[in-house]
Amino acid sequence: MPSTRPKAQVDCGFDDLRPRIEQALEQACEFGSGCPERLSEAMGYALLAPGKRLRPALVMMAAECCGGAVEDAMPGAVAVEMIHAYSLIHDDLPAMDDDDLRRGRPTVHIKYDEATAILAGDGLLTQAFAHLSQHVAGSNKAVSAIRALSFAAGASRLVGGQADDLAAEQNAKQLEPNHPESAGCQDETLPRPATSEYPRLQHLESIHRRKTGALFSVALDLGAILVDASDEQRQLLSSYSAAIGLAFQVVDDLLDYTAEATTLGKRTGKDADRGKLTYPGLLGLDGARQKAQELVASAQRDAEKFGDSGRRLRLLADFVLERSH
Ligand code: GRG
Repeated sequence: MPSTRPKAQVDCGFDDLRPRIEQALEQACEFGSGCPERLSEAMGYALLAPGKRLRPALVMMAAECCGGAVEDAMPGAVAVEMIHAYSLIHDDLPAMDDDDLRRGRPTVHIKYDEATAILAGDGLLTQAFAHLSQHVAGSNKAVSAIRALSFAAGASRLVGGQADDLAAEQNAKQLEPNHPESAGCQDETLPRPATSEYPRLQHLESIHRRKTGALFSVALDLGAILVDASDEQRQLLSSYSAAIGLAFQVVDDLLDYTAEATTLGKRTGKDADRGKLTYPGLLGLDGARQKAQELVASAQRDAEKFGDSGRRLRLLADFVLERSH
């Protein structure tokens, strides 16, 4: 739950995997002789920026809990982080969330320029699939991995969720033209839900299952695909990921209200400023905290079914609830 505990006390379950992920990401920053230096630099700037590496870690954890070798899952880990990095670059653009800070650094369009940022995103998006095609052993497996990742990143999942999120923000602006310009972390200052006919909570959930959840789900599925997991194992991972992906988003919304920008590495309070549809806005801070706890408890139950090999998944579920950044 956004807590005041120092980061070091929360075991995310994959600190030992992180150096291997970083090394693989660095090695993947070779974009070919035709790639202009400035573009290559911008792609590397985004991909290697200090992120939590949750999605690549999930790929490797899934491989491990399905009885496979984490190294076999590395191409999936790199590919999913490339998609994530592209989505962050584009999300930060002036036409979308218009952010100047990401992962504690200037966003790509601030550090370089807008056109370079768009192209760096395009380059990483495409490179993710090239990477899978080059590094997954066995063409059937490579095609399965590419199919899963392209679906998750596509118009009905990540891109569609982002589009609906932007539309919801537009609607909120139209419905509440006099919405307060800023809000703090007091319950009474949270945005008032606008009057509307559609079930707002379900709509919010649908957005986040696509915008945030799709990459969490496909990360786990890629790990399973790359080590030939059974249908039963994939089913269990799918249930775990549905819960953990949504919990991550609920906590993200909470952090936007409660965390400091310096801790989070990006600007805070933006959701409230924009009158965005958020969990604290709809459920209140306590309701949102309870929702996150219930989702994480559900993910824990799924992870327990993997026995000892699900240990990292259990630790990660706790981390999602406890994280401060
Ligand atoms: C542009 C197609 C397109 C999609 C954008 C990434 C995204 C979708 C939106 C970012 C806005 C946002 C705050 C989403 C909430 C969840 C999320 C993706 C948070 C960032 O992920 P972290 O916290 O980031 O894992 P790091 O930097 O640690 O990798």
